[in-house]
Amino acid sequence: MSVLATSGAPASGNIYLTTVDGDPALGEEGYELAITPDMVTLGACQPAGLFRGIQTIRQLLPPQIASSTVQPGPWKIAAGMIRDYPRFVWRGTMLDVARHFFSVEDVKRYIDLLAYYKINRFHMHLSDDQGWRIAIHTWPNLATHGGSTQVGGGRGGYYTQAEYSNIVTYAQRRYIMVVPEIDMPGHTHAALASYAELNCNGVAPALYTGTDVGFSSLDTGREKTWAFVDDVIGEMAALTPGPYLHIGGDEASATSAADYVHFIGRIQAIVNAHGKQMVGWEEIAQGKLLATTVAQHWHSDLARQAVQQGARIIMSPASTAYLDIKYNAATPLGLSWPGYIDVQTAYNWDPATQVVGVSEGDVLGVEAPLWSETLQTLDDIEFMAFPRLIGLAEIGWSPAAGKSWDEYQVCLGAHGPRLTALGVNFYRSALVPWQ
Ligand code: IFG
Repeated sequence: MSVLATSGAPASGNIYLTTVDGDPALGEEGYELAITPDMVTLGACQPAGLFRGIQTIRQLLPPQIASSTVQPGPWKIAAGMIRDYPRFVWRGTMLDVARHFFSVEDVKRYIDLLAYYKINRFHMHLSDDQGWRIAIHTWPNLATHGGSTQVGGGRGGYYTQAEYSNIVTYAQRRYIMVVPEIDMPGHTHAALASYAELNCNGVAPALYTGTDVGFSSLDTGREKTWAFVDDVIGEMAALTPGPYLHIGGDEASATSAADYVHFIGRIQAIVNAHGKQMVGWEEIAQGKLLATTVAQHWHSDLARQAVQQGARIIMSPASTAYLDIKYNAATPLGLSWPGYIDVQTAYNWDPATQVVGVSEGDVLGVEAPLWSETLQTLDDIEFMAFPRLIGLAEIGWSPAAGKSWDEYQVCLGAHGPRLTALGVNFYRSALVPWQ
């Protein structure tokens, strides 16, 4: 029976955690792990570093340690010294809860798995054409009407602000920052269907349950729209302990170019007025960006324009990091518009050389989006995310030097029993020598 002692000198036979005299060079998430026959000492500069180091300890112990039922010991751990810290500060994944809605419990289970792989950003895509998933008290119909269905016409759903804050706190306790996205000015059909006064013609359209994109736009010239935007951003800022609010900005084909540029400039000022930094898909680079704004690369070279304006980049290439893309033609779930992404493709890319004009210093980090047009259950999420998300986490944390698919595939194969013990519904890719 392990006892958590919070004072006194570390005695032999224990796991000793401390931030006393932590090496500042380790940064916020780095740690030093010393394993001897006598004891395990985990040192860090910050509590987040201890938490990241604990995941390493978990992964150095036998796979059965991950089991959900009590297992007989003894637990052996290889002796050694590890000094470790991340390459990028942003190591994230995005879950689209708009196309299909997922319960608080399912989201928390996913967050547990993210923590295990030292992921530290959880981007929630909370609104789209098919659904609005977060209660906004000043505009209640957004959730009650706009959240009442989903792709395929199912019941949909939404998070009350208390439920959403529950998710945010659960993530924070695992040193994971939630980054909420309200996608605008495109991908807004659910909002337009919820309030007639947001529509150019004063008529609220019927709810949409298909999977087309690029057909909706806020009426950017209407002052009522800007009251809506300010109210929504204000309530989301109050729900967000982190510094970032994601405003989407992608696929705004139904917004004129001039209106889009105007929209980006005005919403950036609103986000900043509410004390947050704006994040947006790379299309926002067509607007005038502040250096505090972050652009998320997904499929064009607009990220270069964002860099030229001093913005930093989150790298999410659709051709390698989109977890909703099929592994291969036989994958039952997912889409294939950028081609296929097998486990090797998802691993074999580098964020600092992906886009000409976007180099290491411009890159905040990496993120793997999981869009849910074709996903309905936690099993679906796990099947598409694992094992590819493990490779993304590796790209975000480990140095580029020495990276090798030949070595990684062997490590991943040996990791299989651990995924099984965790109860993860992962895809057993034929490219990996699973143990
Ligand atoms: N592109 C759309 C998503 C989603 C995706 C599916 C972005 C930024 C294709 N926008 O990716 O809404 O439909 O792979």
